[in-house]
Amino acid sequence: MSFVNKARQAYNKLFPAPVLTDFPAENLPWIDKKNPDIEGFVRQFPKATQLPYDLTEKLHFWKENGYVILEKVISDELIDAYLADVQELIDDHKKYDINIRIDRPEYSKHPVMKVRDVPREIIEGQYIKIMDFHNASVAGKKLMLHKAIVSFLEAIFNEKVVAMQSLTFLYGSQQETHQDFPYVVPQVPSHLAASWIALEDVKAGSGELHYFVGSHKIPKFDWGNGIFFTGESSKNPTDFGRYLSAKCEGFERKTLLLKKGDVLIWHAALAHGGEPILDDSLTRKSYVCHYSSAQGYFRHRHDLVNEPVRYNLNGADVFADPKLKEYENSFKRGESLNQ
Ligand SMILES: O=C(O)CCC(=O)C(=O)O
Repeated sequence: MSFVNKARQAYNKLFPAPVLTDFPAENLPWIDKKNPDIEGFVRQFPKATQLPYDLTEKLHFWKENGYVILEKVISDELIDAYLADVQELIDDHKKYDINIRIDRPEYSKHPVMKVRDVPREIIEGQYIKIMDFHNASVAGKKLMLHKAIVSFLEAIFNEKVVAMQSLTFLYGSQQETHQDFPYVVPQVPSHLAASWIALEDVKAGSGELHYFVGSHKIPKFDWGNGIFFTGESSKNPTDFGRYLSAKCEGFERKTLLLKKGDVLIWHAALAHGGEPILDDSLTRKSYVCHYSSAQGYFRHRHDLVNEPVRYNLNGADVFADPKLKEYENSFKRGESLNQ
């Protein structure tokens, strides 16, 4: 168990949290409340007229369906700089303590490893997530806090946006259907959303992302100790997957065939997962980032005590990793690039 989870368990023992059946109503994002006034909101939202899409239409779509797609909003140049950074990390992996998650049976005891300790053929293969590479990569930060993404998130939170974490995929994840909020828990849990940035055109058979349209409205799963997965939960992720499959029956199931530079943004409670990879020769390079608001995430999850070191882009923040300070912004290809 990680240090953070141990600390969380000890804290929970001392101060048992109330068993939640849903997100607390008092600090829900405005758009998740009943009958939000979307037209009124857009009239007073300063960036509304500068966006390459109709914000009113997108916010109605989000409320109803739990996601939006922003087409061709990110330049190939920025994506290529990020991919070159990822390639450098792989080529020189023996130099870096950066973490990757390996969801293969032989790593089940220690799924999170330093990239230096993992053979290159494993790093470049399936079932790998490069964790928080945005900390080392300037291009990664610029993608994560791209103005098209930040503007939409600012609208749904009606607040400054704070990026929490990132995952980089070379292949489809093949992950079972899940919602993110039980696993990614900011200090205000309902202030959570994710972006999925296509780093290449997604091909059919490559393990596309799937998602259930409107599934962000289903009742929340009870893990035995409320709506979050913790060390005390009596239910496990497989129970969660079964619950979601049953609850999502009748919802439209879509698979995501985005083009390079397109972005999907999804709600904390949208049920989604990765399709099986049908053709092993196909990569599916993608970059997933999770976000909260300034109110929702004010401490880095690796240091819940000290004020974080912040980087600001397009009016949004991302925190330096307090545990891997030596690598912060050390991959500099993105420096000269505009977003
Ligand atoms: O891209 C995928 O296949 C899955 C990503 C995902 O589910 C997540 O990061 O929460």
